[in-house]
Parts: sequence; C-alpha cells; structure tokens
Amino acid sequence: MASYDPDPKMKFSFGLWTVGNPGRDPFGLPTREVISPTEICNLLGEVGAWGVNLHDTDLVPIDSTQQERDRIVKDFKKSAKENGLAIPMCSANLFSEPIFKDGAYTSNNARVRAYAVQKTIRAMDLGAELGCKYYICWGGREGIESDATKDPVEAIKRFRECINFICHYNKEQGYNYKVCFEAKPNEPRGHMYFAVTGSYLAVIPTLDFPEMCGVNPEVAHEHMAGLNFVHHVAQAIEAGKLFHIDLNDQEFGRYDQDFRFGSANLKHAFFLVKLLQDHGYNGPRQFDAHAYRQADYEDVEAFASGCMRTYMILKEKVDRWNGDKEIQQLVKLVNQSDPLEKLTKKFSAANAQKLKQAPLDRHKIASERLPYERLDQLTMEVIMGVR
Ligand code: GLT
Ligand code: MN
Ligand code: MN
Repeated sequence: MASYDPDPKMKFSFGLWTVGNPGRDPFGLPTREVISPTEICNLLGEVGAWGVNLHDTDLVPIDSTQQERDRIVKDFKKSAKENGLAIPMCSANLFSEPIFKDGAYTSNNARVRAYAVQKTIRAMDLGAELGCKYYICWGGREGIESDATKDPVEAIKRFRECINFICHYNKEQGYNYKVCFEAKPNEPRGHMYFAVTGSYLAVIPTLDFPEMCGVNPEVAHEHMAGLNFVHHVAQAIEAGKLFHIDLNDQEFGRYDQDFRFGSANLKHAFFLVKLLQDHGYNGPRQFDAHAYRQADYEDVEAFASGCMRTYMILKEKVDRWNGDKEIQQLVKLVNQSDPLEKLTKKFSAANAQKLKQAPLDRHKIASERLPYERLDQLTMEVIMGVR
C-alpha cells in the first residue's frame, strides 16, 4: 500500500488566509476563533505541509508601528522555521480596505493607484525579508459592476503601467521574484478584468519584463465560468508561464466556493494532477481553499490533510493510468501518425503542392476507429479504484 503522506517534493503550501479562515461568509459571522500566524504554522507543521504563504496584512495588521511589524516578522520566521515550513509566496492585499472599493491598479483615481503600488512594493520588501520567491497579483477589485464607470481599454493601460513599475522595482532591489498573475471572472466584482488565465498570457508579452512574469491559475476560477481549467493550465505550461498554481475545487457555475481539492470534480482533478505530473511541473502547489463553515480546528486539519492526501492519491492513479497496458494500447491506437506529416510540419511551396495531390480519402479516414468510450471507462475505473 503506497503512502499518501505529503511529499515535500510536491511543494504543498497553504496561505495564512486559508487554514486561518474563520468561516465568515457574505451572510454570516465567523464560526471559528481567529488564530494567530504562529498557531497557523503549528497547524501546518502538524499536517506536514511544505510551505506557508501570506498577504502583507494577513501577517502585519495594517496600522502596526515599525516596532510591532519587526516583532511580528521575527516571530513568524521563528514559527515557520520551527515547523520546517518554507515561506515561498507573498502578495499584497489590494481588495479588503475601502480605498480599493473601485479597484487598485485599475482604479479611476490616480491616488488609489499610487497607494496600491506603494502597498505592493512594501509587501515585496516584507516578502523578501521572509525569503519569498513568488509574488502573486490577484486583482480582487480590478473590475466593474457597470461599464459606464470605467474605460476598459484605459484599465488595461493602467494595469500595465503599475505592473511595469513593480517589475522594475523587483529588478532594482534584486529581489528576483517570479511575478504571477491570477485570473478570476467575477466575485467580488460583478465583472473582473483579465477574467481567465489566457487573458494574462496575452498581456504578459506586452510588459517591460515578460520573462519575470507568469501565471498562478486557480481551479475554482475557471470552473466558476464553466470552463475547462486543465486546458488553461496546459496553455500556461506550453507557454513556459506556469510559475505557481492554486488548487481547490468548485461546483460549476456556483458562487466562489474554494472547496477542498478534489472534493467536487474528481475527474477534472485527476486530469489536472496528470497534466502537472506528466509535464514535470516543479513550482509550489498551493491549496487556496478553506474548510466548510461547520468545521472546528480539528476538522480544519482534516481539511488541510485531505487536500494533500487527495493529490497524492491522484498522483498514484496517474502512474497507474500511465502504466496500464490496455490504456496505453488505446492511446497508441487513437494517435495515428503517417509519413504525410512531414508535409504539414513545415511549410514550403513544394510541400503545399505535394499536399494538394495527396490521396486523402475522407470516408476511409473517417471510418478509422476511435474507441473513446472504452478509453474513458478504463480511466474512470482507474479513478474509482477498481483497476
Ligand atoms: C483570495 C483569493 C485568492 C487569491 C489570494 C491571493 S487572496 O483569497 O480568493 O484566489 O489567490 O491574493
Ligand atoms: Mn478562489
Ligand atoms: Mn487563489
């Protein structure tokens, strides 16, 4: 029987805001006591996580004095160390404070944009002090309820300007952050800019430092929009831009649920793990999720262990799928090669001429077998644990 204990090589991490989530929702008060960053580190140490992540103000309350800040940072470093936790990722909270009610980098107000950049570079200083290597940009308030309120082209330009500033700062300070953009279609705004991972993949090449920037896709965010998350991640991998990933789960079309990884759509979770494992993804795997509102802290531990355990189990299923003779025969059968491929691999006028003359019988080709029912059933049986 394989061990499903969290493997440090998988770089499983949790944000302070995830296991520390006290169960508040838009309709109800918190159901759990707030716990300190030290207690969170202890909890994560207990369940065997690899890393702990933070927003600036998850750790240092916004109105702290310099002295308080320094003490908090020192204590946090100590707790992380005592629990064997890396601190890989940091971010600035640019969504909770009322000043961000109409956005941060894309706000209509230049003073808000300046404050957002100021808060970001201070968060980068904080993260650098903690040894963070990934800086996440989630534009929680970058969007609109009504397009009467903002010019969407202007919003993109404002966003680019702020990001360029931040990237220059990263370079000038020698922080070496990988800057990762996280898309979301809506919530908390009615409509958010850069709604899907592909939106960021399109904007990155237009930045001053494209090589510094990549994406941090989150399962729930594409699923909220009814999209195939695996395909978005695949596009990021193919572009060399999958720097970081947020794993969780979500029923399609519902509100932002941030469920335990694999708890809602097991088949998609399987193919996501398969994608990450098959393509040698080596960055952190952050579980950006939180426990049900009914959970107490013992159950929050069960939630955190469950996220990692499900990943480890699915990883084993992937090995099983990849090593299954019948499955592999089917994979081979449905992926047909042909010498004709030489013609379409690279364009030349001669190849185009040859292609025009090629005897391609559409009826014959259409009659070739694609036993996808069998392949999918075998896949399901691997996932269901009978194969
Ligand atoms: C917030 C959001 C997440 C982002 C975090 C980083 S904060 O919890 O729902 O998707 O990854 O800012
Ligand atoms: Mn989310
Ligand atoms: Mn996230």
